[in-house]
Amino acid sequence: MSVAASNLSREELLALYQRMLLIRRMEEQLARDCAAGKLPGPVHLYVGQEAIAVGVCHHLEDRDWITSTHRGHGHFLAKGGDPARMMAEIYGRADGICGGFGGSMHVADFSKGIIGANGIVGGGIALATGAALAAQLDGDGKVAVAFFGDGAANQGVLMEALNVGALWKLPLILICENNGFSEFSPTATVTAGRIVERARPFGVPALKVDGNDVLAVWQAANQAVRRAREGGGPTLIEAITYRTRGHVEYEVTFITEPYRSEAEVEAWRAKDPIGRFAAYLATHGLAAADELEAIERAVGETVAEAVRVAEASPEPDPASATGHMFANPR
Ligand SMILES: Cc1ncc(C[n+]2csc(CCOP(=O)(O)OP(=O)(O)O)c2C)c(N)n1
Repeated sequence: MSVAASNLSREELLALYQRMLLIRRMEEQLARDCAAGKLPGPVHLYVGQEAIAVGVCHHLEDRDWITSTHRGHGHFLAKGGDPARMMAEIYGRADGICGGFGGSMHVADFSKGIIGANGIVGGGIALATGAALAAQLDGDGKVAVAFFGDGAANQGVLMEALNVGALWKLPLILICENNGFSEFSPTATVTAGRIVERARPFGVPALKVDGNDVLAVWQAANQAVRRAREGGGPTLIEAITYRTRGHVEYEVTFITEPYRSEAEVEAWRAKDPIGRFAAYLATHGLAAADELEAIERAVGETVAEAVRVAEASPEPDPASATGHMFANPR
C-alpha cells in the first residue's frame, strides 16, 4: 500500500478510513440484528470489501450515478447515503429510504445518485449503462459506475455494456468485485478465463487491482473516472477481494456442507482492508492512535443513532403499498 497517498491530503485519508469503518460497523450491527431475529428479510453483508466502494466513490459527486448489487449497503454508504434511513429501510420501517417497502436489496436514493441495490445478478450493469448514456446526453461530465460481482461477470449483459459503452464512448466505469465466490461456488469453478480480459476485444481499458488496498482502488478509479469525464469512454476494473462472511447471513441453516475452509477465511481476515489501512496510517505517521479512536467513537454514535431512528420508526401502512410502484403516477 503506497501508491496514491501523496495525491491525498491527511483529511482525505482519514475520510476514507472513516467511511470504511462506518460500513463495517453498520454491517456488524446488522449481523447482530439478524441473529436476534430483528430483521424482516435476508441481508448479504459486504464485510471485507469496503475498500472498493470507498476507494471508488471518493471520486464521485452526488450528480454521478452508481448501481449496486444484492450486497449493496457498502455502496449506498460510500456514495453518501444516510445511515439512519438505510437502517430504517432494512428494518422495514416507514422512515426507511424507500419507505420500508424495499428492504436490504433495494436501498436507493436518487438525490445522491444511488440508483439502488439490486437482487438481479448483473441487473445493475444495464442500469448503469443507461445512466451513462443519459449522462452523456446531458453533456455535463457526469459518470455512471456499476458495481457487480464475479458471478455477474458471467452474465451476457456485461458484454452488451462493454460493446455499447465502447461504441458510444459512454462515461461508464465497470467495477467487478471478485470476492472469490458466487453464492456457494468458488469463482474458479464457474468462471472461465480472466475477468479483466473480457474488456480487451472491445478495446476497453481494463486493470486488475488489490481490492483490499483502498489506495490501489482509489488510484485505479481516479484514472477511470477522469477518462470517463473527459469523454474517453468506459473502463473495466477487476478488484480482487474476499467475502469473509457468508453469502447471506444465516446460510448455515440451509447449506449442507462447507464450501471453503476456516483456514482460508482466516488467511483473508489477516488482509482485512480496514486493519491494513489503519496500520498504514499509523506507520506513516498519518494518524495518531487517539485520532483513529475518535473516528471509531464517532462511527459508533452514528450506528447507535441509526438503530434508534429505525427502532422508533413505525411500520409502513399497508394501504400505501401501491403508492410506491411508479414514479410520478398519473
Ligand atoms: C439473474 C440472477 N441469477 C441468479 C440469482 C441468484 N443469485 C443471487 S446472488 C448470486 C451470486 C452472485 O455472485 P456474485 O455476482 O459474484 O456476487 P457476490 O454474491 O459474490 O457479491 C446468485 C447466483 C439472481 N439473484 N439473479
